[in-house]
Amino acid sequence: MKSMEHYYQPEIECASREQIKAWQDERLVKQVRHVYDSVPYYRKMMEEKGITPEDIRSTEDLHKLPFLTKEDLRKAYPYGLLAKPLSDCVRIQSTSGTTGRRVVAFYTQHDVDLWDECCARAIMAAGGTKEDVVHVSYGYGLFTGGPGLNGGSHKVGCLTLPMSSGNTDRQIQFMCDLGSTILCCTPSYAAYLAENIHERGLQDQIKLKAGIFGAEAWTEEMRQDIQEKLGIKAYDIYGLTEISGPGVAFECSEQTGMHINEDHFIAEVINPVTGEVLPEGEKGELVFTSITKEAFPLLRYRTRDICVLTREKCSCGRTHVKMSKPMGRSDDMLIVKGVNVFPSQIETVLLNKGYPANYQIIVDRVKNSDQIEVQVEMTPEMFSDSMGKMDQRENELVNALKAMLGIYAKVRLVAPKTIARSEGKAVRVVDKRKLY
Ligand code: DLL
Repeated sequence: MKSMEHYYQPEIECASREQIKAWQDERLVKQVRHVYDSVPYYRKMMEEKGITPEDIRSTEDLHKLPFLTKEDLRKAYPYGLLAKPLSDCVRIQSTSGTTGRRVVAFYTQHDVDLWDECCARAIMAAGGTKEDVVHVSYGYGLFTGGPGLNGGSHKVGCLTLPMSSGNTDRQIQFMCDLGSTILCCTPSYAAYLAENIHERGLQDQIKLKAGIFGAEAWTEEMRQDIQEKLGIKAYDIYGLTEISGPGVAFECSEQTGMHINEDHFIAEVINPVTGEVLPEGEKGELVFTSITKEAFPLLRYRTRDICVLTREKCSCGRTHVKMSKPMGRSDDMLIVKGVNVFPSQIETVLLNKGYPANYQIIVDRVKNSDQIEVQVEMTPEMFSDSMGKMDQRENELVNALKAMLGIYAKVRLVAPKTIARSEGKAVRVVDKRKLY
């Protein structure tokens, strides 16, 4: 008999603002004491700022704490920020980081449980119940995607398919044979699966009703495309290895931003240049303080993700603050000819013009001048209908990109399936300037 445990927790997820603040105040004070007493790296940072745990009496004092950055994590690699003896830890996960040292995060059993609980909330918010078959195509292993959604699915009591990424034929076969109802993977892989399912004419054989997609930026246009192709409702999910993994925030039926699990994480938005805390509704860098984690409890961690927070009433009844879809990363933002360019802006233009979300942005520096080229795949229909129209199509995109970005970007239309697909996070940007 499956567990009847129910991970939609209205007493927590729909608690009053006063109640949420009371939890945060109490947990923050305890967490700061825990971190100060057990992590010399933090104690030193706090001492350098002239503060002690006694100075932190509520969330109003949060701003007194120093920020922690990825650079600190790299400096303290591997054990420098560990707040529990290794013998109390049961799990390690690591970032998919392509540059610099990897970031390694540690979990006690308590930490794994709370992470599973956050992912379980995300699955319930996407309509999941123990009747569902949850198809997890995020990578398993050091990446947090697979293990996180797997743990959440178990908690809800769903039948869990630990597919991991790759082997698209097998993914689709299992989906049809076992009647998967909820798909969890990156949005780019969901789009790829949708494309394959259509090409094989298997739409009628899949039973999917929802998808939980995250780990990379995706636009509303991409959501519409996936929803239409798969006949599902597509929900966003956000998280980062440093703060536990997926499930830090998740979308509800309203699909207008992701509720942050505020009983576990305090969110702030800051000006990325000055560090000033910004009022609700202003766009800036997201900063998290984890108030319930034991082994790797980061205080005021700068995510580099740019977003907006809102406490507007949500029709789902949840009261936890909502974050917008990240609008880019302060460190992913490209500066081309002095202009800030976010890959998501380019994606919006392409999808608006009916192109698939298969593109690559190549930035180079030729004779001291930045150049940006966008390689865009055509749909098979565009491709077969492109005789003599290529220049016209390319010019149209050049103009639309100029209107969005304010600079000229060269456009190269390529045949369908030319751009390499990713089974995990898509590689959208190749910045050759960094290679010199
Ligand atoms: O990507 C955790 C995750 C797994 C989230 C599965 C959702 C689903 P990292 O590999 O450490 O962890 O990468 C974290 O990915 O700082 C964001 O820049 C980006 N990211 C994560 N979710 C989203 C999202 C996982 N929904 C980094 N939208 C974060 C946009 C996202 N970007």
